[in-house]
Amino acid sequence: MELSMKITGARVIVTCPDRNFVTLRIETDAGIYGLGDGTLNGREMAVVAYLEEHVIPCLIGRDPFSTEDIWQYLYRGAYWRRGPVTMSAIGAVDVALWDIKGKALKTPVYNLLGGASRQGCLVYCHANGSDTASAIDSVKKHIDLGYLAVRAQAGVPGLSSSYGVPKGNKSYEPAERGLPAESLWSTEKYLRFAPRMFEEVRKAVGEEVHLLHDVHHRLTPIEAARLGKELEPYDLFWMEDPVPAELQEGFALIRSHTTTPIATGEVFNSLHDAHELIRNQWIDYLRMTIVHGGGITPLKKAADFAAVYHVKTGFHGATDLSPVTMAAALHLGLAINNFGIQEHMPHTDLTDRVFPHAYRFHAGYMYPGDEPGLGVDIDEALAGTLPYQRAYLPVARKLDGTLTDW
Ligand code: EZ4
Ligand code: CO
Repeated sequence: MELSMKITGARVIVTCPDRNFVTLRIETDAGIYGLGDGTLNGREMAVVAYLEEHVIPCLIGRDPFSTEDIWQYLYRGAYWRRGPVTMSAIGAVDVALWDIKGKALKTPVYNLLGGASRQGCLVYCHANGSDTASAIDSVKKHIDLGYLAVRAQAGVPGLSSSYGVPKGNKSYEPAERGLPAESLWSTEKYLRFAPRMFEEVRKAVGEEVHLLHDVHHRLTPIEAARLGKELEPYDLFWMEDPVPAELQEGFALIRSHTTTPIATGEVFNSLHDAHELIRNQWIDYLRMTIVHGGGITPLKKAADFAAVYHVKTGFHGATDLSPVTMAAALHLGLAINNFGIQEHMPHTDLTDRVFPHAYRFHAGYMYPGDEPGLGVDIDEALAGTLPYQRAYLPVARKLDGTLTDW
């Protein structure tokens, strides 16, 4: 078999099937192409410019099998390192190259990463409600759909909007058209409410289902320590992003007070954002994503490093990660030994039509499928009818107007 290929071209496709996605399509002289996701929620066009102006010209003529060398070329070779825009662009290239590699070798990508280590990837879904009772209904509905793990979020009494809870009955989608929406935050109200809510949820759904919760970077370490401690009786699978994580040593304080497992890292773009968290065993689950973390190549290394310290993966999987990233996460998750859980926030039907894919959900697990490569395609004709629409994530303010972490 002739395996010598060259990259002949690459294009960025921006489309908005209910929300914006940035997709990189890399072409080769063998007629094989690969897809990568470069979506950075609310900052999409920065990645487009980075790819078109700075990355694509460097790819032409290279061997698409050289995933390690091309990754190093784009990372070390840029001199300017890290950051979500850079790493999403590199991630798009890396994932597209793994897709090409799998297609050329006629095997699913998980076989190139060590082969299947399990039958499927345990996933968790999002349940929410404007109050505890409707959040409980939502958790029950998701259990009925077959989910074995459910994230529960509810409206905090006294606050007009809460993270993870939609206004009206549409499914939750944080980015909105127009300028950034502003929401209000009160740590006092939240800390009074969250343990009571989980007491009721656990009572209503029994002890079998895994319950998760996303604090979404809102607390200080000592506040998070208190929350983790108060949630212990309700046996959470994890407490996510209890604090903004730039200060890695802050987790030492949380850790010394509570045995509630901790997940963090959806905004990280490098293992260097997490290496103190991991080597000190301050977290249990690393949430870095394939796209924002720079691709499959660095995430495989991050997972292997984490394994040494008993840290498992819990890759971010919200709707702003495109089906290409979902597939990449499932291939990697199937292959590594220290897979923990995968977030699954289903895309809209329109998104699924733009990105036909082989992965599927069944009875609490997701399966990447056995198509060569990643098993995701793009319907460019349909994508072309759905132009980019500027959208932003919200910002949050405390009750006195101080800007705080959303
Ligand atoms: O706010 O993906 O766990 N999931 C999350 C998401 C993030 C969005 C940001 O783009 O925290 O809802
Ligand atoms: Co989160």
